[in-house]
Amino acid sequence: MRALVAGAVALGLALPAAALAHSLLLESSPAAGATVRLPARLSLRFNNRVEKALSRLRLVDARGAAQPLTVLVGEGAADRLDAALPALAPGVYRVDWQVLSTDGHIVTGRFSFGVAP
Ligand SMILES: [Cu+2]
Repeated sequence: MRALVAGAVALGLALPAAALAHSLLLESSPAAGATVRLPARLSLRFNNRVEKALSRLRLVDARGAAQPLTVLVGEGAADRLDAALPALAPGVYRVDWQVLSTDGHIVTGRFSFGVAP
């Protein structure tokens, strides 16, 4: 009985932690700091599922002008955020991302990449 209770308590503590996780950006394409040619798609991969419909991606050029970006909500694995990129002129761009983690926390971050001529 004692072991059973201890087991249930351990399970009760372990399950929410596994199911509800705080989002961390693991990698992106283009990668942070990379310079690429004609990128057609922006893709971010997180450590767990993110609520795509409640997540945001913003792309700004070196002068701070926002570039049109549409998050592809219905595409890709649950731990990814993908967006179609417009034709980008050569230069440096910054991605501002915001996701809703499954633990309810809003997580934000930013990184830059370059587009080669
Ligand atoms: Cu969290």
